[in-house]
Amino acid sequence: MISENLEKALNAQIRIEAESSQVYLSMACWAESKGLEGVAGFMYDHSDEERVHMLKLVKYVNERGGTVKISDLKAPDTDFGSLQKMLQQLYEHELFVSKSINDLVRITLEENDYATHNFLQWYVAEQLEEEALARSVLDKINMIGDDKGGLYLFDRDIQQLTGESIASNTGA
Ligand code: OFO
Repeated sequence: MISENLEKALNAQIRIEAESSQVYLSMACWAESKGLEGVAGFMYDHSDEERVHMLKLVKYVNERGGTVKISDLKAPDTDFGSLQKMLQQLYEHELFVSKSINDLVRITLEENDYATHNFLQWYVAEQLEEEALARSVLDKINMIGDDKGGLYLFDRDIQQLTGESIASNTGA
């Protein structure tokens, strides 16, 4: 059994993962409306991944005899201003998720729940990859600036990028 406190914290994380999926879905739609097909594909994939993160937590809480609460979600922005701003927001959002996972891990230690602590290690590793990926696309777009040719190549190549490819390049 998980404690009430931990159940509450895991449910809060379920909501964060679901909201992340919605934010990235909205970013995908915005990019698609701007003709950035590659960026849109990248964000659609990212949105799907966040839903998988949410489901893993849902199944874990059920497995441990806890009660899952599927709550309403905050509506994401629909206009992201520019690709640079959107990717900055993506990076900041991943930092926020990492902080939230770290807070969860701290609670498992306070409660001596080593099973949940162990379960969350997957998220700790995943966040390392996702932060590195978001930082890498942000660095690239900042380098490109307003260069149209650069933007064309960026949009063409972004879909090849995954967390794993970044991790293997950085040795993470
Ligand atoms: Fe990218 O956040 Fe889930 O874990």
